[in-house]
Amino acid sequence: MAFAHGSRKTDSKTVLVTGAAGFIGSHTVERLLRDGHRVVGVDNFRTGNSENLASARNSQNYQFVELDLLDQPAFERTMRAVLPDAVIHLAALVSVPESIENPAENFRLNVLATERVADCVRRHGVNRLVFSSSAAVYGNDSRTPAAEDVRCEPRSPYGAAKLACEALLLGYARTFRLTVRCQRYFNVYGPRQDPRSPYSGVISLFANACLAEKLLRINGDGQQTRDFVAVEDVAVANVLAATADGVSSGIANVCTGQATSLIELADTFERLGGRSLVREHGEARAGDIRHSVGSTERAIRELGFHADTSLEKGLADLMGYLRA
Ligand code: UD2
Repeated sequence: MAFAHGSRKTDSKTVLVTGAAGFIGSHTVERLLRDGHRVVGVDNFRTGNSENLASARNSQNYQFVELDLLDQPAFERTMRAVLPDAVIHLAALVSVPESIENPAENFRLNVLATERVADCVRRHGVNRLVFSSSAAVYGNDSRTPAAEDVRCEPRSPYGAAKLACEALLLGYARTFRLTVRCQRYFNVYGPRQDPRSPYSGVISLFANACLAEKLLRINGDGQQTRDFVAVEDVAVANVLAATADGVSSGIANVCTGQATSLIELADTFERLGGRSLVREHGEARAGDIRHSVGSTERAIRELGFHADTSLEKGLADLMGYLRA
């Protein structure tokens, strides 16, 4: 597997991205390419969508391999052929409710597959591994904003799997010559988040309800808060974690540090659309976390990452994308 002659920039890196066709994966691939890196994307299209990579395919610095990470020989072959400088591991079962319905599948796709990736990375002497962790590791701790060193008590198989992987990968980092960055994503939103899934995020559901002039369904009183971070900013955090110089192993939140209640979210959609929206309050969702907001300090200190997109701008961009 070779890139077109002349595509190498002195400071550019080769990065292998798992889950490349997914929501966060495809934005991460685009950002890497924009910054002059070479990218090999892999995906099995379980939930990813090949259309998400339409613009990446125009780049001579981009290659794609369709494979399942649990198909060990296939992943092994790809890793041996590419020998990347870094791996960004985003492929996962991404839904908390699905992990509760099917914990064994959650274990297979979130824990087992991650171990396979880490083992392959280690054996091929890849220097850096970036792991997609989640705010779900924190559980229902009432202390906010959540800092990375609080006690984690995940409330779902999904959160438990992410926490287990963090421990495993950081243990590998201490044992082998490997830098591991665990990225605890908060509520990520933006273009390409699929609103048709029963597990869709509230922003993609509200955005589509706005466009279809349907009512906004609010679970409970709407005073619960979330830290909504734009996917473009998450992509920047991933690129920094994979390619920035002088980065050492560790865990950092990928968030804005801003708490937004669902009522405030609905108000923002109203302002953007210039008209009032019908809201319907239902029962609070079982297992819902009341408040979730992250501390930004460590990501700033360790990665130089700061989420620049305001919620207002991020939502306006999303509405523009959906209208187009
Ligand atoms: C997010 C992540 C999840 C995990 C978790 C960790 C998303 C999509 N999910 O779950 O992967 O990392 O955080 O804590 O980012 N709601 C409504 N109306 C709707 C849909 C949702 O009121 O139509 C509420 C919902 O009850 C919750 C809030 O909106 O209070 C956010 O829900 P979500 O599903 O977007 O995300 P969350 O925080 O449960």
